[in-house]
Amino acid sequence: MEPTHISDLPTSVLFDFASGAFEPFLQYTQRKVSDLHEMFADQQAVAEILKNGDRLVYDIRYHPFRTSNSDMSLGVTRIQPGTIGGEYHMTKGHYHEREDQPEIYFCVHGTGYLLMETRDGQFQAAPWKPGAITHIPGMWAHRVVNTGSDELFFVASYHLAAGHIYAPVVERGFAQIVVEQNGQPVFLPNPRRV
Ligand code: M6P
Ligand code: ZN
Repeated sequence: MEPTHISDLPTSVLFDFASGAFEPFLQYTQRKVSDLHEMFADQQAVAEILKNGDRLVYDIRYHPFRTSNSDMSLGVTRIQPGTIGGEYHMTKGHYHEREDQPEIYFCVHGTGYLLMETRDGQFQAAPWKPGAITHIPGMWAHRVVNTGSDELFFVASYHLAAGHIYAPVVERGFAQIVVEQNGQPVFLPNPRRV
């Protein structure tokens, strides 16, 4: 696993539509409930899960394609189905360090929402199903929520220079949370902000 591999040759990886994995990848990250514990509104539900052991919420395979004068990162994220205190499994979500660095997200499998928010309070939730491709401008924080009963896979592409900023999302979350009510996703104002 060498994330700094540099090659000026064209490079292909092979994506498996059934598993959502691709090979080869240079970096693999798992995010479990313990890694995301601040993100969910119901802290008691988080504590209950952690008391009985941790569980995987999502994993990410990365291939940062680097040449001698460029970079383009590929990430594939697989979010497990499930809820925590009624709130659907979701990615941590982040802003980019550089607001001139956008990202493309491509939903390959599953259903859910891509939540996006700016620092000045604009909020959007793009309904997601396989085939949805969203361009996320560099100033919009982004988080994917899996509201289905199956895994949700999405492909991301961005420049490494974009950088990740997590602190505002850890501190305040997004404007709305997505919870299961009678088997359906419902948007509620983020209780941490009211
Ligand atoms: C996508 C990209 C990555 C990101 C990953 C998981 O693959 O946006 O940059 O790391 O999703 O999202 P997060 O970092 O918010 O947990
Ligand atoms: Zn991003």
